[in-house]
Amino acid sequence: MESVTIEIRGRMFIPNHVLLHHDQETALRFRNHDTELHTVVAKELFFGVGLNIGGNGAPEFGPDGLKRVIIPPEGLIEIQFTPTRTGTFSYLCDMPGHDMKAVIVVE
Ligand SMILES: [Cu+2]
Repeated sequence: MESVTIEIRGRMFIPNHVLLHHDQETALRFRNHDTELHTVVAKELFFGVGLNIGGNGAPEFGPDGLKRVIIPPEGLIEIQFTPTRTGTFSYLCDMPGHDMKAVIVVE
């Protein structure tokens, strides 16, 4: 399994650009080093994809699948999935006032 960790620090996703691989089982981790909540909203990347979510985050699901995952301060989430589509998928944190955006590329 390929594993990729994105650090959240100072209201930034670091690195803000990561590469995943099509049809490769993946563990995508987000570690929040801040003292405030952040979220990961990546509807396009996860649309129609089976997910296994671990860690101490709070996933929220809607009719189209995963809406977002809330990551507590100092928290960690791990999302296991297999990317089924290639492309460039932007994601963000939707907490009010947080201008946090980044990109996951699947090739
Ligand atoms: Cu945030």
